[in-house]
Amino acid sequence: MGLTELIEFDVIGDDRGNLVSLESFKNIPFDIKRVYYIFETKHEVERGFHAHINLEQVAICLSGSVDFILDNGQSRKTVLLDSRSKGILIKGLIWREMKNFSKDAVVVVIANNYYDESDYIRDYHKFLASVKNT
Ligand code: T46
Repeated sequence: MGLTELIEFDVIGDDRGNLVSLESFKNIPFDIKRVYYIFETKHEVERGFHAHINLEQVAICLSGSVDFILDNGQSRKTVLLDSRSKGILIKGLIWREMKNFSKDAVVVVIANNYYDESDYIRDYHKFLASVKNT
C-alpha cells in the first residue's frame, strides 16, 4: 500500500474567480457519504493519532496549511497540505497525525462512510498489530 496519493483537481477559473467541483467516482474515487471540516485549530495542537479500519477519505486544505503525517506501520511520510486544488487520499490501514496548523487552516475531509467510532484504531500498538495481521 502506497503511503500517499495526491489527487489534483481541475480548477474552473474565469475573471470572477475559481471553482472546484468534487464528484463521487469522478475526482473523488468513492461514493461520498460524509463531509466534515476542521478549523480554528491552534498551531501547537496536534490532531489525528489514529487509523481507520475501513474508511476512505480525501482531505483538502481550503485555507492556510497543515502537515499530514502518514504511517503504514513500516514507513512514515509528512505531506504539507496547502492547496485548494490538491487532495490527499487516505485509504487502507494508515496511521495519521495532523500537525503545524496555520492560524487560518481550514481542512475539509470527504469520506466514504458515516461517522463510526468503532472504525477507529486510536492506539498505536494496536495499529501495528493490525498491520501485521493483514
Ligand atoms: C480523520 C482525521 C483526518 C463526529 O461526531 N463526527 C465526525 O464525522 C467526526 C470526524 C468526528 N466526530 C467527533 C468525534 C470526536 O468526539 O468529533 C470529535 C473530534 O474527532 P477526532 O478527535 O477524531 O478528530 P481528529 O481531527 O483527530 O480526526 C479527524 C477524523 O475523526 C478522522 O477520521 O481521519 O480527522
